[in-house]
Amino acid sequence: MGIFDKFKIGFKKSASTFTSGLRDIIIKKEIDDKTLDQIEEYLIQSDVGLGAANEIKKIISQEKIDPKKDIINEVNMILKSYIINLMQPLENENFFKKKDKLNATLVSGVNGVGKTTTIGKIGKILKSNGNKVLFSACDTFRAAAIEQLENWANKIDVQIIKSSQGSDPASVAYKAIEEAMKSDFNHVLIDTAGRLQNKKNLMEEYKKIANVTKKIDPNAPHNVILILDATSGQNIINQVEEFNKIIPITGLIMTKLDGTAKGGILLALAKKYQLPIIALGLGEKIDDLEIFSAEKFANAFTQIN
Ligand SMILES: Nc1nc2c(ncn2[C@@H]2O[C@H](COP(=O)(O)OP(=O)(O)OP(=O)(O)O)[C@@H](O)[C@H]2O)c(=O)[nH]1
Ligand SMILES: [Mg+2]
Repeated sequence: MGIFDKFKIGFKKSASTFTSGLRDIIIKKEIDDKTLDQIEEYLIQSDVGLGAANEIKKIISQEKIDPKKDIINEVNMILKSYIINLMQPLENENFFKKKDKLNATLVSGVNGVGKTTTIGKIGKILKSNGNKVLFSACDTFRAAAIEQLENWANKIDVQIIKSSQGSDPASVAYKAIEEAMKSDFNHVLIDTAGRLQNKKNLMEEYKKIANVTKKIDPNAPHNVILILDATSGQNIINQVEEFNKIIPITGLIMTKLDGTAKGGILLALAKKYQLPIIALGLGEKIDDLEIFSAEKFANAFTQIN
């Protein structure tokens, strides 16, 4: 099975719910004002956000769709090109390429969104692109978190810097960057404990992890990736908002798109924040990560090949 097929299958719930919903609305040969409003309403319900929903409605109304054509297909084509225009500038495949200098990536997010799993998946891609990868087990809070990261490290055969449970996460990050500099690693992936964006002390600790890496390399962390769980609904917007205030986010990864019909929220995020979208999580296994491509996403979302 090709990567694109896997993506389509993983994303099926969002895509098929979305397109069958549209089909229910567009029953006439022509798109009148009432249908336009229903389409807009439906887009909002699908979590694509007010801004994008309104723009898509405007484009459909201006396009003068030929009633002789397959209307649903025409609307889908409009949607597809809207998604590509909006999201292509947010692609960042470069993140996975081989780097000459050290790249430290801080991976953050609320509890259980898929940070540790995603680090395993990213590590595999980075490694296969020729990067020398080091994991840094900075979730010293949750029992078994270190072991969980260690399992991923063993699975893909990369090294890990760890300490004991309860130790200071910032000092683990420091040691990892130090080791990376010394032994010519070109990518360090820093796992952090899950934390709620409104818990001040936990967010302070998060800031400390980032700051300590700067003591060795002033440009570190070079990437700050916020992991978002697609099933979290509208709270996602608040998570982006609050994490971004502490350390500016340089990229997003949305996980669990395989288990939800709520993939539309990616459009809302793209419209509101224009943050790079690094990859999408489509399952629990090591290869279930898709490097983000706007075209593939648009194709899957509108179910157009
Ligand atoms: N279906 C699906 N499950 C996922 C995906 N990514 C992660 N998971 C699962 O989500 C659960 C939590 O994953 P973790 O990687 O432990 O999440 P975390 O953010 O590190 O969790 P904490 O460190 O406890 O905050 C696990 O059961 C993963 O297998 C995904 O893309 N799809
Ligand atoms: Mg974790």
